[in-house]
Amino acid sequence: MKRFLDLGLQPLANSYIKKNNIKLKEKKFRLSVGFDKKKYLVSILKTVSKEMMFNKNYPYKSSESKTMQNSFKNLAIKIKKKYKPNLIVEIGSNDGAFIYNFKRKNVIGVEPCKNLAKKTIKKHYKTYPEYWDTNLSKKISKIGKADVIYSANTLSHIENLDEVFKAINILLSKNGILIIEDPSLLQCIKNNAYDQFYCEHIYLFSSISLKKIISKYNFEIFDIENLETHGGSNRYFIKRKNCKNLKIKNSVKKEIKKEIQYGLKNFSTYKKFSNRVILSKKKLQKIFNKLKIKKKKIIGYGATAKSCTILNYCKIDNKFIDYFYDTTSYKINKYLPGSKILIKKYKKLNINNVDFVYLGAWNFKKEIFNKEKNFIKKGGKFITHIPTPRII
Ligand code: DWN
Repeated sequence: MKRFLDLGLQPLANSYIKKNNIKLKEKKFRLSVGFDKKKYLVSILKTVSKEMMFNKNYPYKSSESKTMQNSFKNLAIKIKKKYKPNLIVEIGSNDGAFIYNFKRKNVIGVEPCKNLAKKTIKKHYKTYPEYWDTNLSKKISKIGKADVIYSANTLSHIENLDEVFKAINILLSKNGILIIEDPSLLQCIKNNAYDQFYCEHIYLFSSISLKKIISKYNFEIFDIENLETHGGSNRYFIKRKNCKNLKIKNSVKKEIKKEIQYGLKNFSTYKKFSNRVILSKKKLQKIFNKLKIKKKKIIGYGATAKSCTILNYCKIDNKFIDYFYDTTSYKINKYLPGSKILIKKYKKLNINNVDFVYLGAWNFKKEIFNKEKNFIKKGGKFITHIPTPRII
């Protein structure tokens, strides 16, 4: 694993601080990112234990965005129509945004964050509040094999990929389909979205890396969909190599070709990306400094885990951003890790109170711009770092 990017000392991205604890020293770890030439795999170099990140205080809820709800709903319709599964298992079912699209008898959730698992259990959706591993998959197998296993924005968060795919191998039926969805490395590099790197995102998959990883377990990708969610994700449809009734689609070849042509097999591509990240930091700092000199009022929108990387790496704190708006009840009245910026309950943006809005949730730009039409019409401006720092 060869390092190409150093994002400095970072706190845990989702560890929002309570007012009473604001003076306490935060745990920090060095966030650096490397490339494994053999597996073509990009990952962070120092990991944090899963228990520290995914526990009963996990704040993120997929249902907070209409975009994600719609994306899950559309996929569920497709799965029901195409694969007619008797049993679907979701690894990382979060607050149920995906599993609620199925009948209770057809779906099982796996969610180690107990506060989230509680929500789906309360609605009588069978949910295992446990980490995904072979023990759990053997336990679920006793109920029945899964015709579809789905996992969105979760497998990239689990360090031991060998255990992940061994467990999937146990539970997936003979002709079963595995669907994995995660941010695309290609889109991340193209968009200079270096905030996709933080403690929870242990890996950023490409199709060339995933192909290698799953081959060991006799799996192969047979279709890839490019999604707009989370700033550009890939949805990989995977089958057992010996399952002959599903043909490998052209989309797989096309994606692999795109990635190779862009240079995702070469270390030099990542080194260039790293140089762009340094420039991006300088540009963003310049924008904030200029606006502060002019005494502009800046707030943030969407206190994302991604923001943690940007704010701490670029040293943008509560001297620059007055507060963040967020819709997630758990985050309200807490402070962003490291930068210690207060998070307030979301209110529609008002041009009389705010001059500039830093887009923490840039991946929901469309949804947010649609919500804040009036603010924009009246001359309200946003600051973004994607793909390059600018005011829009
Ligand atoms: O992989 C992960 C992704 C899926 O979710 C996790 N490791 C952690 C989390 O990352 P994130 O916090 O960067 O995700 P989002 O989905 O970009 O977070 C959006 C945040 O913005 C949420 O806190 C909700 C908030 N929000 C808002 O306040 N108003 C979102 C929208 C769309 C809005 O209109």
